[in-house]
Amino acid sequence: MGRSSFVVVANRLPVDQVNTPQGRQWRRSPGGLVTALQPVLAARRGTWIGWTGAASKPGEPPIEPFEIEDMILRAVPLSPEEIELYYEGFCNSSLWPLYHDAVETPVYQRSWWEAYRRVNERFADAAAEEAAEGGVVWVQDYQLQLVPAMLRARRPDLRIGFFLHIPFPPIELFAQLPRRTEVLRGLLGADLVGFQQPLAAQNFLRLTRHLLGLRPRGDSVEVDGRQVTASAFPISIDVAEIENLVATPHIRQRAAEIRHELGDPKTILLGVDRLDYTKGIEQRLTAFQELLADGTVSVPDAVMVQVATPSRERVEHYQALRVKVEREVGRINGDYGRVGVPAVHYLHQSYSRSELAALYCAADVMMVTPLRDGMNLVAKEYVAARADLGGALVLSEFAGASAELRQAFLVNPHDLDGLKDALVRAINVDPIEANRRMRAMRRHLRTHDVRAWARSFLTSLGVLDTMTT
Ligand code: GDG
Repeated sequence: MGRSSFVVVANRLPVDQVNTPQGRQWRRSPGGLVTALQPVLAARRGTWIGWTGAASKPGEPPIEPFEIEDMILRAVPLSPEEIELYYEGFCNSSLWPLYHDAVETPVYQRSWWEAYRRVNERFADAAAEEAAEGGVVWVQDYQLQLVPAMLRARRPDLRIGFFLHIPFPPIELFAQLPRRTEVLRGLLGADLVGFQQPLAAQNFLRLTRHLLGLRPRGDSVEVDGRQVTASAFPISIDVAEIENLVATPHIRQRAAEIRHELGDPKTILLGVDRLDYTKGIEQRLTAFQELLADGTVSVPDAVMVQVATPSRERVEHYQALRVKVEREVGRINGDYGRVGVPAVHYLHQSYSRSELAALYCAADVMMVTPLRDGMNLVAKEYVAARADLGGALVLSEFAGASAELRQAFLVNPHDLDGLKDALVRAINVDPIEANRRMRAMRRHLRTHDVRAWARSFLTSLGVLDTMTT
């Protein structure tokens, strides 16, 4: 029997590999999830099981479990073929688009499913080995939906939670998924299935009736004599970390420098996203282009900055998106830029947390326009960064965050005129009105940070009283 009374299972370990002259070392990666779970893991010598992000090589010795910030990390190896079939294939070419309203057409290939099942088995085996008798295992996200049932079959003594970070689709869409009942049964292995939104939990419960003939009642459903509960736990961010960061003179100075480097425009419009087709980057570029074309805004008074962090670069949909976005940026700059003053500053790069914080502080209008998004942490980070109560958030109704950040300028990103109108209102908002909106959103975030999220999930799982957070 394993050693840990609390085990987290996620596709990725919360570390990045850094190569130093002393050899390979691990550094904790930034991220809300690890911030929330580190204290829970550290208090109980908990284990985090996940993939390192690098392909394993044939004949390579396995990576021994190692410790970082009082968490034990256990690596699950993935071969180059598994990365292609499981991660790039089933996870990011089938499930990701399907769960995001099929905004790109999902692709299904039978060989991908086999790899998905095999990799999920490997994660379940690792969790079964690591978890102590009667322990708690918390499985994360769409890559590992089969793990709860696989783990329950191996270890019926465990308390198992699952949290889905992305949306969960309605019946009509989920019904497309080949192997849909296996996926549903996989999730039903958990005692508690958590979602970002109440609607997602309802979709899930309805599906258990529709596909499996079960009888959900309220927020739970009985399966094999066990109760499985499904409800919403909207995730959040480490508000204190961002507030501390923006309180440093260095960040404030860097924000002023950024404005200067951009030519001291009146209005800086900012987007920060992984370069992903769910994020609505194209829609916001089109809206900005039309505002320039009809003379509502002009360069150099207004400039747009788009950070598009490289993501899933070997997946076809992502390669096509990059081409489209870069063509559009080039077109806008060609038509409206001036020597030394492009209309759109496009940055296909990854930045440090502090540079992102400085960008948030510099941005007059933050554009978060996904076509569908489980939550969207960037919107919350922007609000947390604006301790000065300045700035305006334009936020898509299709981001989970819109259920909480009601004082944002809410938009339907498919409605181009509506989007343009929201941008104009945000650009011209009266500062007192902007402050009022920002203050209300900040008040909400203060009491709904990522630690509160973890506490709320673990309380519902019925295990928090036995844990320290
Ligand atoms: C999934 C769901 C849900 C971005 N660029 C850089 C960078 N980032 C950071 C942001 C933010 C995070 O990445 C992105 O989080 P999002 O929530 O916006 O989006 P996904 O990656 O799609 O996340 C989403 C989330 O899971 C959590 O449940 O909200 O709906 O899709 O924290 O700041 N960080 C750094 N450099 C960058 O260039 N350091």
